[in-house]
Amino acid sequence: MTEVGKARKRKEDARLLTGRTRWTDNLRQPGMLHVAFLRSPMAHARITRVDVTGARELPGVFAAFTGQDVADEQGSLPCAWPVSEDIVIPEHPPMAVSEVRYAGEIVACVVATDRYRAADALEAIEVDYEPLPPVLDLEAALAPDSPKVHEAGNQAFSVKITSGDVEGAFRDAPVVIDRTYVQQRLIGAAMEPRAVLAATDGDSYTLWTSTQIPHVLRVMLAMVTGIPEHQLRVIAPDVGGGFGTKLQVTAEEVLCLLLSRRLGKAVKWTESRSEGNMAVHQGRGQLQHVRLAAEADGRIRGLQVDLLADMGAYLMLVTPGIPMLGATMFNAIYKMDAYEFACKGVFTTKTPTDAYRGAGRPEATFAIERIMDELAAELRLDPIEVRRRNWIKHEEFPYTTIAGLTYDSGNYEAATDRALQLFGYDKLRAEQADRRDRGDPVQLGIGVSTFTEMCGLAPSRMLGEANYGAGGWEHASVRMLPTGKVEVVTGTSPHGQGHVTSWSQIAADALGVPFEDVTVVHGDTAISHKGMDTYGSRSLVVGGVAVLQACEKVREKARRLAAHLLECAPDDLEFAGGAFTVKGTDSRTTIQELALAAFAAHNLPEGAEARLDSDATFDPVNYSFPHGTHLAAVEVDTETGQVRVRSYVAVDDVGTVINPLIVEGQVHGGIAQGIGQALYEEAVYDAEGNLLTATLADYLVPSAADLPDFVTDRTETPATSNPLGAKGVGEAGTIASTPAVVNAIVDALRPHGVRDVPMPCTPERVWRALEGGRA
Ligand code: MCN
Repeated sequence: MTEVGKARKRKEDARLLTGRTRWTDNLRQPGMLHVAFLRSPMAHARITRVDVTGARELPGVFAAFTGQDVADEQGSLPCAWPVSEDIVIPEHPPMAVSEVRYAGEIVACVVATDRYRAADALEAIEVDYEPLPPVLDLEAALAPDSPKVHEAGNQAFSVKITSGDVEGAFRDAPVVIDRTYVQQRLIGAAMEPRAVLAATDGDSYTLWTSTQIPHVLRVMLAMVTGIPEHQLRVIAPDVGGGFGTKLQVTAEEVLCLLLSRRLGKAVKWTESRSEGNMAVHQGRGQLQHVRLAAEADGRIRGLQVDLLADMGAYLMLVTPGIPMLGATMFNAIYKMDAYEFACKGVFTTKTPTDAYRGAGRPEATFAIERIMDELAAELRLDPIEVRRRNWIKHEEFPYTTIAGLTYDSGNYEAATDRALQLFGYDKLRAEQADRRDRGDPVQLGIGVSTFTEMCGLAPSRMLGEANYGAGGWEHASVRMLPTGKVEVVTGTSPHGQGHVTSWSQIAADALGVPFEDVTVVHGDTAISHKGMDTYGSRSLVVGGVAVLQACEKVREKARRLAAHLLECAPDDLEFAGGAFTVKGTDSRTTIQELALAAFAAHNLPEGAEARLDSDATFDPVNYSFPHGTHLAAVEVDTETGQVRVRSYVAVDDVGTVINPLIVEGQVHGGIAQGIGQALYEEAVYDAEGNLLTATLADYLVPSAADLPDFVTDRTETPATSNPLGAKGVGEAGTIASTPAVVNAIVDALRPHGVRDVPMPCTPERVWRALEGGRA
């Protein structure tokens, strides 16, 4: 059996699970100091005075600074995705100078000999604020008389994309469904909070940071701070999860570097959970108006989407791009004649938003999958049936959608049939009917979500067309070491996805070496020189392919060396099991022997160098389009509003699978996160703009005890856009699961007059929806 496809346990886990590892907070540097940040308690205010003198005088305090103190050198945090020509990118100083625009924004900092002294000294800083009105509601923010977040107004950008005759599709349509959905704000809850350590030897700088993007970060930090790029090394040590929240250039990273430069010392900062809840960029935050026009038989004519996307107070690295990642996804797996997508980015005085697992695609999938259920209900059709009547058929691939993307491959029929079978759909429908007949206070609901997503962020050309500031390629280099072991250096930056294991499997097959003989190095710009890092479920379909291609080049070099040593033509050799054999003879040499021969260099072919290594940069021709069908059965207590997810089936199609165990883990984690949005999680702000969910006691993240055993399976329709045939999986579960669960809740309550329950569907909200239905 080949390594690819094997359910290998992750090589990295023993270390990670037993704590024999390097989290940023565990790192020490000689003479290291600790930083604490004073954050604004107001959502919106003018800063009239900041006085850090009191803090400077405290024992153990080394220095204290205001935004004004570093105004000349702190630059502006970057936004690398200006999605439209009308975009407004406000100045975003890492430490506020004259105005604060969200509760949690940094206004001053203290550097001390330990983190406790630094934190205590914050209390001695005096700040005078002149309150300004908060801007919290997206629609009100766009009214002409709204208070302004920024001088230029509250609209960050506006985009409209139209395809087909939208007006015609809605004119005289037998069915028009019109709905509004709210995507609440979500807060990432990675196991490891953010942590930064910056050090300098006077000439050059090293920044250890819990990031998803060491390579992108280095470029951006060089631009923001003016530290020459070649004198800046960024290291992402072991990173305990990110889920999009560590795809960022943060104020804290910039400030730690600046402090290190100013003081000539190593400085470290590790956030507390409540600090993180306030200041880490948040996810989602959309108000969605969706209209769907259909024929009487359920076939879709057209779809109209009008979004307000909450940017928060500033545009972070890819903030405006997040809703745009959904721009071509609302039409999902369905055929239609017309499509319109309009989106306005809106500034509010809340924590900035940006990437959060799925980023733009869960929002789109939610809206279309919810409204498909409404269409089914309107026409009294089974929700699966209405989807069947609209989806792209297997034989129609490759298929160019109404939104202009070309889906390379897919088989929605197969995934759905398998999911229905595993779920026991008919039996559950029978139980549902029975509970309804009996007037059981606990009703059963069944929810479906047939999704696809655009991931594998690349290709550079398409990202360029979308105005994204960087490329989408990925790089790998592969070295055979003299003893026959293999070192893979990847430009991806795993923070929980198991690349060390997956890349080892790919390399082991390509080079015919044992899985155990491969090591994978990542996350250090001094070692892994080139990379575009990890997000957008891109690592396998871009970075994994780069590993494969680099290995293939090494193998071809080895072939030339083998031909030279065995005195034959390269084409006379066949490669199997890590050895080259002269066809039709037993004359052979192993790749390990060749590695040593290359090292010794006693007898190399003309022009060959004394090494068996190579590298590759891969830039695919298209995005990756995984898909799947998720089904949820929920029990809803109509007396208390309590929801219990009773069973959950996920059949995903991620093309060729490198490691089924990792894929299953990714799907499990993703589903849990999506259920979190459906049932539990929300960043709640009060009328003044204070975050009420600043701790994990208030911000409810589901635990294993809240979730059923997930039943997962796969169909396998290979991608045609990369030589592995693989599609991304890192976000699939999150994208699919939220609408499946909410559809199930509404399905349970539809006979009670309920058409929607806003997320998160807490017992109170379910109960209120029932009251509304009863009214
Ligand atoms: N894989 C596979 N076969 C496939 C597809 C993927 O074996 N057909 C494996 C890959 O080899 C890799 C893993 O699954 O080991 C995920 O691959 P991929 O889909 O390429 O996603 P990325 O590695 O690019 O990870 C990014 C993705 C995103 S965008 C978020 S957000 C997310 C996620 O991964 N954040 C995570 N999963 C996470 N998992 C953990 N533990 N922590 C996070 O922060």
